[in-house]
Amino acid sequence: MTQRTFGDDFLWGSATAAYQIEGGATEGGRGPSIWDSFSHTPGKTLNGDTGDVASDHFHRWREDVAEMKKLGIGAYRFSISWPRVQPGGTGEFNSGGIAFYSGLVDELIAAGIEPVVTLYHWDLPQELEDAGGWTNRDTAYLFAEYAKRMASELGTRISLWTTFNEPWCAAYLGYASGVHAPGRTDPAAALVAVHHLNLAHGLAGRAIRDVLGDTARLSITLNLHVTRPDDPSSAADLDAARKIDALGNRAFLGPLLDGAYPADLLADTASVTDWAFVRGGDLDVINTPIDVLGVNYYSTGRVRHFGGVGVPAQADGHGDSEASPWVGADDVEFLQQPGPYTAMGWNIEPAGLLELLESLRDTYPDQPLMITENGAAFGDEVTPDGRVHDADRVSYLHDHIAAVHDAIDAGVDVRGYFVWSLMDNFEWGYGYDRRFGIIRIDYDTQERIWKDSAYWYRTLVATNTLPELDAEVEAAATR
Ligand code: IFM
Repeated sequence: MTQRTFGDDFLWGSATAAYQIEGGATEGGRGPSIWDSFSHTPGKTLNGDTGDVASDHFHRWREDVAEMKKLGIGAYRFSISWPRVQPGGTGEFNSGGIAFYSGLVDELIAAGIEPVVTLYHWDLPQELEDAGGWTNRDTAYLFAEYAKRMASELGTRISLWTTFNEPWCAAYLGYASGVHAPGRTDPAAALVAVHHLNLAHGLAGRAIRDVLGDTARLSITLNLHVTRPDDPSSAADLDAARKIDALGNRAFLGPLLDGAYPADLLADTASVTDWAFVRGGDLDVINTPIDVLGVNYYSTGRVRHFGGVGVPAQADGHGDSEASPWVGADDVEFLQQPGPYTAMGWNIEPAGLLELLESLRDTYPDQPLMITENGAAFGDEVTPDGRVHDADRVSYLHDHIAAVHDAIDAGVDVRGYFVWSLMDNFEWGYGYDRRFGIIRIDYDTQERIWKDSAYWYRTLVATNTLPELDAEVEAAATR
């Protein structure tokens, strides 16, 4: 079997997000976010779980950096909680909150780990939501002010500035299907949010470059959808897949990388909105060049044209809602993909990652890419030997990283890979029930326990070569 070795400058990392791991929700001057309000609303999360304590990273961050150092990773992708550094999202900044992230960044650098920052991973200050949230254009300008301040505080210590994580989720799950904070179910609002998130990205990117100059490296992370027609010979099914591609992918890639919203997206959603909220000059701002496009990948989708009566089956992968996240696509039905599946019910298909990367190469050949999230939730258990033998996760990671290597062989410019996630954490609407970490969190004691996948990842990082699955892992993975 050929060995899969990566280039010397390929970056191996792991990723987390503030609300999912920090806890300390009312400590150190942090203000409330929309996820505090949402998770504290009865019925919104599984078992009523909240991020109040989470993985207690707010208190254990030094210990967590030490774990990363033992893993040997070259980079750590984390997000800054906007309400921790600016409690109301406007006006006064909180020096304690800024000091927390500054300390984390110093600790990472001292451990030889590059800090990769995400400025927004869904925890909008609640005060801003009260003023309209992402449907209010002002939020985009306030976000740029916050970005500017973080650029001057953290400066050149940050190796990559990511404005947003998965604006698709923030807009469509937050404002259309309502399974994420702020829990609104208003299709038109979701499209306004799409645009204001895009605008905020461009404004923030320019603000960061104003402070740090052109050497500041910019990115945004998208959860791009690989969606195939059920019957590739059916024009109606092909059109269904096109619609999902427009809403899920090109609503972001278009303005970000081409400087325009796709004409078919505007036509598909014409009954929902006239897009009059897009103002002159916005697209130029959004089209500010980025150094790296972050790609999050987990699974694939399959759709067909829905001509029936009632509501078609919809997929958002993040919870059930009467309202669809797929605005203006009432004639599109999602079909169950063949397994195997992860504990999220997402199908496991590494070939989809290769397909996605190759299609990005074909459309944007000069755009460097980074896998900023990839990983899987499984029903992990601690066995009597005190270990977590997560063969299914090792297998998942192996096969997806192999796909990344295949993509590089096929000429795709992939610069790095970040496993989701460093540790078990608050999985949004699913609370603590779904575990994505390569390090297990015992939520009673907050003990960190390395799963087999962490040991396996450490070997990968140390050798820069994909370790093959051993027989035991292989057998378990096929069960
Ligand atoms: O946990 C999330 C993360 O916050 C964003 N990307 C997908 C992950 C798994 O659902």
